[in-house]
Amino acid sequence: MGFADYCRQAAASFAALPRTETLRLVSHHDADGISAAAIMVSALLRDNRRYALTIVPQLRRELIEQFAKEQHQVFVFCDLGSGQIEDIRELLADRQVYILDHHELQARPEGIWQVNPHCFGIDGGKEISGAGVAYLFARDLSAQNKDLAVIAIIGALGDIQEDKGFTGLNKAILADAVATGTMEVQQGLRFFGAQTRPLHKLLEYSMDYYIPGVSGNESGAIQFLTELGIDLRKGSGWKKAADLSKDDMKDLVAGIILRRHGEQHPEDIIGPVYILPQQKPGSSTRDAREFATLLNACGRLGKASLGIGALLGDKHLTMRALREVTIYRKKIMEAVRWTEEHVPAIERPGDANIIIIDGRGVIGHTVIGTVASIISRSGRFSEGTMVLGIADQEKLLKVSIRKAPRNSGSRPEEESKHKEERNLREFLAAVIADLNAKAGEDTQAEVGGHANAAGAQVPLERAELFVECVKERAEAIDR
Ligand SMILES: [Mn+2]
Repeated sequence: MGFADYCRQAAASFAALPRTETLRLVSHHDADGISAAAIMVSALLRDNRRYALTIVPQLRRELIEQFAKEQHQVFVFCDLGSGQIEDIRELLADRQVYILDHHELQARPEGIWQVNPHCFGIDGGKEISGAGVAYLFARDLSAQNKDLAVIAIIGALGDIQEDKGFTGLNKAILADAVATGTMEVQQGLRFFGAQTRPLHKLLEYSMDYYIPGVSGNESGAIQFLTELGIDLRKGSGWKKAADLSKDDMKDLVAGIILRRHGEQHPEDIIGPVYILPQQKPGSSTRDAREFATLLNACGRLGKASLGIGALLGDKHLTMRALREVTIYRKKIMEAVRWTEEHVPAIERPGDANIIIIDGRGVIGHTVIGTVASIISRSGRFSEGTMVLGIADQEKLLKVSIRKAPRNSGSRPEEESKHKEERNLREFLAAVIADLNAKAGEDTQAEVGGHANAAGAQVPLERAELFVECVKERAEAIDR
């Protein structure tokens, strides 16, 4: 049986559940998990079903123990569950469980519907997101749900599954979104905020595509545009990328490529941009990538319901979500600035295969992952350099790890150094194994995530030992 057939069977089993049942939905708090939840909420409302939803940062055993005390008979886990399936099987043994996930597998126990592409040899890291799995499930419940494909694409963008286009199941889901008229794909500048930010601000904040002398430098950005002969103003306001004439856009692209001359793939700044045509031009919810960032912010701030409201088209909740994200962005910018000033390894490109951002007491656990992402994409490291961020979260050490991508501005001579594919989740799992060995006990540390973005939680009192293990592991890789 293939993935599609299995998903159809799971949906058929779900559809047969009595409507008197209140379904227990549990989803992840990132953009993908929030998108998955919105898809399921929409599908359940359309099907006249009752549900209770909880959005969680991670599915820890204690939480499953809490769920086990509830009266609910049917549980649906979105964008998580596969990594905790042993606990789920044990603690929710007498309940009906559906897992709609794309994370790596722990086990494949009987009696649980585990809709996960990895069960069928499909790469859940690249080819489909948690929202994508929820979408396929919802579409199997009713063809009417085909118009939710756009939400699955927002989720996939949130999980950074897009790389100049989509592959595999994501590609098919995008086709559904385009076919239903809820999404348009255009060629454009792939800078974050192209819809909403004034042009000079867009370039100043270009963290994804580092432009020397322009990124992080407002007057540098203004001077750069002036030198290109591009007028910054439009009437009484600022010009945005969308306002540029074809010729100005050409000049701008050529100018940026010239500035990024060491870059291996200078054309990377141009590529597909995913637009929600029904959203107002200039709004944060018109560009799907920006929408995903809005959702991530909501989730990390513990306001996932605002994100779900925005996805379901609630104007009031969208406004509130936007207000939250403004505060969140400020926090991130402050944390990035702090990191640039205080983490010395950043000044030595290509020198270390791991950069450690020790944000304990300074950077909030809600933003450390985003900060690690931004730093990893700042263009100052050779491909594959790992960026590990740590922050304290009550009695836990929150760990986030990312790696510098190919298009990060790595210089040609550094290109081959860290070429081998490094699975970050496996790396952290190995570190935790080392930690447990050194500590002489199971420290209860937990790992989750993917090859390209992973995280862990470690008891705070083990922080120093953990950092030591990270350094030893990282050094061992290069030998
Ligand atoms: Mn996901």
